[in-house]
Amino acid sequence: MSCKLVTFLFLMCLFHTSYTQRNLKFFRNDYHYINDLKSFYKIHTIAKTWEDAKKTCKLEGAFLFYPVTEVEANAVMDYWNATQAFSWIFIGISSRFAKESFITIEGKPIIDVYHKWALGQPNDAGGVQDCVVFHKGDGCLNDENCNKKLPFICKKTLVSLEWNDRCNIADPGYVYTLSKCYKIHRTLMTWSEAYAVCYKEQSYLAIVNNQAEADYFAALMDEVSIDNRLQYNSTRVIYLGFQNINGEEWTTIRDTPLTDAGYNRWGDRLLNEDTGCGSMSRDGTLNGIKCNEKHVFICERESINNLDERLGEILNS
Ligand SMILES: [Ca+2]
Repeated sequence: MSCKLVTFLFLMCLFHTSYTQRNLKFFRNDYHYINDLKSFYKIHTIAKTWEDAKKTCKLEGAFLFYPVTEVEANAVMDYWNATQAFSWIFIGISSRFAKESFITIEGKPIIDVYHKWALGQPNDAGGVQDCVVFHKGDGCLNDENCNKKLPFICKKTLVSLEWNDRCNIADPGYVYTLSKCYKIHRTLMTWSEAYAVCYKEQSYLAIVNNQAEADYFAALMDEVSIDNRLQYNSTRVIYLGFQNINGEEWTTIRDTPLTDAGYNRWGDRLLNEDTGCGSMSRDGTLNGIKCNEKHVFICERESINNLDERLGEILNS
């Protein structure tokens, strides 16, 4: 391919991502767009409690699906039938604030949306059924125990899609700097939870590769501690994407020995036992800390790879 053509396609790609993202109808590569509904859907096959299902969708930048209309109920059932064997899913409707007061996750009364109950439902069997499930056979609803684990669907409407041009992601929280994109998460989490949050954002727990990056992370930590004074101890370190959980060797989450990652400035807490999760202090030193401590953390993504993928999609469309 000639250099000029590559440049042209690159510029075209930038144009597309900047101005016509909604026309491209792209949210994330794990979501399926249904044109008639002007929305994106992802079927989650790993069963979760209602609350965890709701959280998972939120972390993906979406919300726990419930059918608004019969048309949507039928179209989603068609997609579900074509791809999955299971018959029941949790939907984003519950009576968790008061018995019989069924509302959507945004607080709308169920009467304003699709509400085709199965015969004799809701019955609050055993007094513990506050979450609503949807059956793909007849499209009927039933009330169920919220702690039961079921598959679920996340939904994102096209109209709510906001594209972050610089980071090529539908998440305004990512900031482009030092040729990469970063997002600091202010909710305190364990190392494993932090890892999972970044994964759900199609990013990864940040890895420090040079001094400039370490300085930037320290600056981000300063910002967090200002609006989080009460949790000072939890914000004076951030979790990073390196670990030594097996007590063998410190490696990044991409399996590179930390000594080869480009930044390896250790603090003095390195050799404690039971401290296999990677962190950085505000002075830029790295430490191994206990994995179940809760801290703020940074997710990182390479915007250029993403751009290549998008370029591929445009060429193929
Ligand atoms: Ca029931």
